[in-house]
Amino acid sequence: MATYQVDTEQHGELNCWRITSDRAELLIAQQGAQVLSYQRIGEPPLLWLSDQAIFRQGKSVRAGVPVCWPWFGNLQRNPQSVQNMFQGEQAPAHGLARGRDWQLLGMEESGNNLLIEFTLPEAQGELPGWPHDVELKLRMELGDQLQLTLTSYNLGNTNVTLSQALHSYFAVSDVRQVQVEGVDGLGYIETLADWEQRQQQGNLAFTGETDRIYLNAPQQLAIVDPHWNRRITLQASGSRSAVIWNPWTDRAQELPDMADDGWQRMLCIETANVWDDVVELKPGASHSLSVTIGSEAL
Ligand code: TA6
Repeated sequence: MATYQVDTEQHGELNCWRITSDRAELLIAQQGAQVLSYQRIGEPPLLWLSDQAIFRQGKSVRAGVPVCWPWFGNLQRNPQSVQNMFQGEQAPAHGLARGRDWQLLGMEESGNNLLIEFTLPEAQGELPGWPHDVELKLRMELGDQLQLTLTSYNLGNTNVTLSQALHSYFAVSDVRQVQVEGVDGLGYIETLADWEQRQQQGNLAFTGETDRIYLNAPQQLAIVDPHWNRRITLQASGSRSAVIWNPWTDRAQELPDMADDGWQRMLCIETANVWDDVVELKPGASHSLSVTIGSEAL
């Protein structure tokens, strides 16, 4: 029977919890209900935490799993129905949830697993420029794997349309040596070439800056990492789109919270609802977006 030790820690300006068991270690920030790192004992980390991460209020940490909500990326690139939800002036990239304090609802052991639940109370009508009434919860289940489930429940009396992502930063030995399985044959939007639509041939390998939205993505994707003799597995639900991002050399140099060579050790695969896969919630409706992160030896 696994037992979990929970310690509170301060990282810069952020309140965090470190959870340790004989199987894994998880670090979570209250801001954004953001998983900052996840490591299974005896393995390299599964989720990447930037060496130069900045732990500041209002700023998402370059690490783990930022929650992008109620829109993904640049709001102007979203369908009009998502743009119409926002009535503010400046729309921050990746929405409003990742830089705000969430509330911890509870942690409890269930069998061998630990369940952790957060909510963002401001999503019920108090987000700046976003006057809608949604109960937003992030549930984490830590066991042999880590499962994250983001649930949006429309409590208001008008439709709500949103895009979102669990913007996971995976740790890899060297991004130039890994491949993503599960994308062969998929259509994708190449955001670096004027958002042109293209088709993937074979596994995805990395030879330069990459920022793509894969459409009709399967529920299972994997990162094969021969140097670390490991396959990272992602099992999604409630999602038909996946964003794959690596900034490579020049973009990494522009990011103040990433070492110049930090791009070599990370790879984002973001379990998402974007592009033609946005979520429309009628009054009283809910949607759950989930990813389960695990690994296996090659
Ligand atoms: O998901 C890919 C992406 O939207 C990229 O375009 C890149 O900018 C990245 O997310 C990180 O965004 P951030 O706002 O966290 O720097």
